[in-house]
Amino acid sequence: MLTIYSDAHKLRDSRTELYGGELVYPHERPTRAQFILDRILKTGLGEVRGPNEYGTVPILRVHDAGFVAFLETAWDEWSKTGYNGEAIPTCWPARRMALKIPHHIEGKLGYYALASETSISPGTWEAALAAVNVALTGAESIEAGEHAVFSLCRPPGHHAAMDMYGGYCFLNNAAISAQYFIDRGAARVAVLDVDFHHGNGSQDIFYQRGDVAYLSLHGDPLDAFPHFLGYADETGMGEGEGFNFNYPMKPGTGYDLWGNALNDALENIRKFGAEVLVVSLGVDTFATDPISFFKLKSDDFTTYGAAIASLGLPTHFVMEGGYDIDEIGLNTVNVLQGFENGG
Ligand code: 5XA
Ligand code: ZN
Repeated sequence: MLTIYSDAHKLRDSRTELYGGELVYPHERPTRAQFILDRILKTGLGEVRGPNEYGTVPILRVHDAGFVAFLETAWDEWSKTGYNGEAIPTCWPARRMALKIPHHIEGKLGYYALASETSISPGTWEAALAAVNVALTGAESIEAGEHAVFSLCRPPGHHAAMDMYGGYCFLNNAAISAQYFIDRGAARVAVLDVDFHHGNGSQDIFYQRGDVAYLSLHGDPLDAFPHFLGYADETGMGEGEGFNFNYPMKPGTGYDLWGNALNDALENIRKFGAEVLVVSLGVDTFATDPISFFKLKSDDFTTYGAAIASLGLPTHFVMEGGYDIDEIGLNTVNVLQGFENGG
């Protein structure tokens, strides 16, 4: 399987994540992508190719222009304030407050952030832009005839909404890829999100659309981030009614239940009549992931890669989360090999 990868992900190396009331070195760190790449090379999964450049036009198909401009300049604005640390939002437009975009960077951070764990640091914008280029190159390769491609995106994207960042995400690589397929003539695209966390950003972007279905298997938001979206009764709205499928699952969920949910999601993708599949591939469902609570084992990743292949669709795997770094390469490549051997 072809992999798209850029070293530019290393520019995203923030020093801080607000976690459990402490500022810690982030779970979402450069070694994640390094270990996945190492495993791809070690197993001989296939060619590894660098990305092309696409500019901001495809990004603006799913993200708000003001939000994109904010991300581009946030670090410069923050560093000019004279603060010593990284840019962390400290206040939000909470209930019954004004939804205005303030002039001061502190206010802008609160307006555009959906969570406070994700510090903005030097190089964040450049890395996020490079991750989009990786995803778009993957999508273009599928357009050009590849049956399946892995875009090794970092930072991840599925929490990034039209005008919000957080959950380690800035630009929604998978959503931009899905929109790219639509813009190139696909009538129906499915986004299957197998990351442990609900992809609130992807759901939000496509919630009212009938051309992109979103299906997510995730930790119940009653117990897991992002807490405020991802419930089973969120089924889409307007033209999107019936095309949003959430499968929230409880702490301790193993492959027996998770695999049943996947089979249901795959059946819904068949019924939807998707022409192309985008997989938001997070491996933080792994039993020893430090921030998650599912119990999948390394072999389960191979099994579900093969199950996804049974759809017979051109498939674009886009990297999302996964924080047991010692096993991230094995688990990620297991999905891709399972897909190749099962297809
Ligand atoms: O898929 N999303 C993640 O892995 C990040 C979750 C961040 C929780 N604070
Ligand atoms: Zn995740």
